[in-house]
Amino acid sequence: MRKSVQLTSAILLLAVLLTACRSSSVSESSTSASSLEKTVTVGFSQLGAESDWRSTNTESMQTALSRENGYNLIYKNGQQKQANQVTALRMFIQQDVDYIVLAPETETGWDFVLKEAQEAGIPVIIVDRRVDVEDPSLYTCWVGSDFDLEGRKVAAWIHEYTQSKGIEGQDIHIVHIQGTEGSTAQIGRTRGLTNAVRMYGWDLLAQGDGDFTEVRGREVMASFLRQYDNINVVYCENDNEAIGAIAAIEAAGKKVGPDIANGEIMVVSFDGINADAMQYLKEGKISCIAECNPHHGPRVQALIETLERGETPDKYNYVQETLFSSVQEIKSVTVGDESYEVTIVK
Ligand code: GYE
Repeated sequence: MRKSVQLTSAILLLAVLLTACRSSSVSESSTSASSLEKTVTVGFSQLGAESDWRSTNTESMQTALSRENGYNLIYKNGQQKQANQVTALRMFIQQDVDYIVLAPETETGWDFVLKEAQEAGIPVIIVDRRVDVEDPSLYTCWVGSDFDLEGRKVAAWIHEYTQSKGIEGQDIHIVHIQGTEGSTAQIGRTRGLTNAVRMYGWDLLAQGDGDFTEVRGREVMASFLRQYDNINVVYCENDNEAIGAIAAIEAAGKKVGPDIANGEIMVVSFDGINADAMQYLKEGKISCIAECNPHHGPRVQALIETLERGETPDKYNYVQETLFSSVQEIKSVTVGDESYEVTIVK
């Protein structure tokens, strides 16, 4: 009798533990093995194809939400226009898809169409950037990066590196090439820089919209170089812009690198996906890159499968990211009370 009570309790405990494990929403190691009982139709509205980050993200989604994994994926490329994304969402609603996945271009302007999805009873998963809506119940959950933290880590790296070289805040003359205005990645990364400018007394010479593309990065940097001759730091909000900026700097006959005391122009950036940018990092042409992880496919898949099991995933799901640099001296950076290790790339 006693034994069977013990056995029952052990089975119960095991069941509780298993449920607890299963309800944890996005696992980093989530594999493509599907637990679906029927084919799930997903409408995915991607914002565009502006960068290497974006193409990798699209691929990740298409691979995870594949036929083999039990999905019927309807993919729509918004071509960098919110209006196209709204049209795609309306089409998904008409087709009565099981889920809508939205990678929004900018944060605002989603209330109406998300209300329509809600009224149609279609759960919406937001991926990468966020939406700024009055009523957060208009979407089920979100998965993406902590863009504020990314910005603060890069700013901390610039601060700690220049301090280690004895360079004063007022001698740091920065130009800032921003990402698409109003996107969460732009807002967070810009905030990281703006706070640092205020805190350390850096000289912020100019800001311009590079729209996360190489072409715009090059154009904006070329125009900054025509206007200012004392630029020594370029804060680019993604690697594609950084590649464009480096081309402009080199075309102007200047040298990129971290040695700003000796006339080099330091370039810092975000993503760490583009192979050319990683090569530039190794060569010291880009001094530091905050990793931004685009592999959200398996994470979205895990969220859908959690919902399919009738469980509730966490509303906000952040991805862990590192900071890359080939500069040996700075091994970690401090943001608030936290210390973050730098991944030294050789
Ligand atoms: O950093 C940039 C892309 O929203 C995180 O968008 C994304 C950003 C990424 O175009 O390269």
